[in-house]
Amino acid sequence: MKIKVLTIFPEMLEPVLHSSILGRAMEKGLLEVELINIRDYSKNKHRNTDDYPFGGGAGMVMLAQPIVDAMRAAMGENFQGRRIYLSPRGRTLNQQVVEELAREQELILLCGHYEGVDQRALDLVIDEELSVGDYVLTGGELPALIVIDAVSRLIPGVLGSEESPEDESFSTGLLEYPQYTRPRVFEGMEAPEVLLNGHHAHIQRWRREKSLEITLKRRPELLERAPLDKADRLYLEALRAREEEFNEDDPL
Ligand code: 4FV
Repeated sequence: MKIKVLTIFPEMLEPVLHSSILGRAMEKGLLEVELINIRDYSKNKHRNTDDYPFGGGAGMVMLAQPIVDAMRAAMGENFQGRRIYLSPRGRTLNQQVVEELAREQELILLCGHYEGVDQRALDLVIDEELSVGDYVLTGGELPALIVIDAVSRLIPGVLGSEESPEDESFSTGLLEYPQYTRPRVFEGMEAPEVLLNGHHAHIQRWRREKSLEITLKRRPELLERAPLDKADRLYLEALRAREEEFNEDDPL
């Protein structure tokens, strides 16, 4: 997967891209990330990339020209991929969108700053706006790193053989089950016996039931879309019946 990032603060991304799993993926050639400094495409002597907004208002707006020229340079001759502007106005990122992006040959991510970007740059060189959530940040660099991290996890070979993106939260459509590791007893709290007895089918069932339980409790709306089999549905019915019984017994 090749990803290019247009930013005025490449130094914000460098350390993360050369650390841990992403750093190893880059070393192994599984992931290629190129940082492009928008300032290098500014046509004025102060390398300016922003100006005051027409119509007044607080803050500054990023100029169209440096962004458009940087994007065209990043695209090269026959760009095959998706050009994304990170912005609160965009479609909200979730695992399904991440899986969609991971299927692209190449991604070019534009990181905004200040009050945003001149709309003409977006109209000319952006395919889609994406948001990492309904809150406002100081820039698009952290959202870009989130996209890079989430997409890179899905590239075969990036996660070690002992890890797999398949049964993570949201990949199954459910929240992930609780995890335990050594010691067996920690501050008097014992890890669940079923995980220690090594019976694979029982462990799988326990994990699935825990995922259903946590999802029902914290994000019930996910259950409407998650692929559930008959055993899942029976277990959810039992959970709901138990909840109703508890509520009936609860005088408050
Ligand atoms: C954002 C988000 C975000 C808005 C103004 C950068 C900032 C500044 N990007 N998801 N939420 N961007 O807050 O993607 O330009």
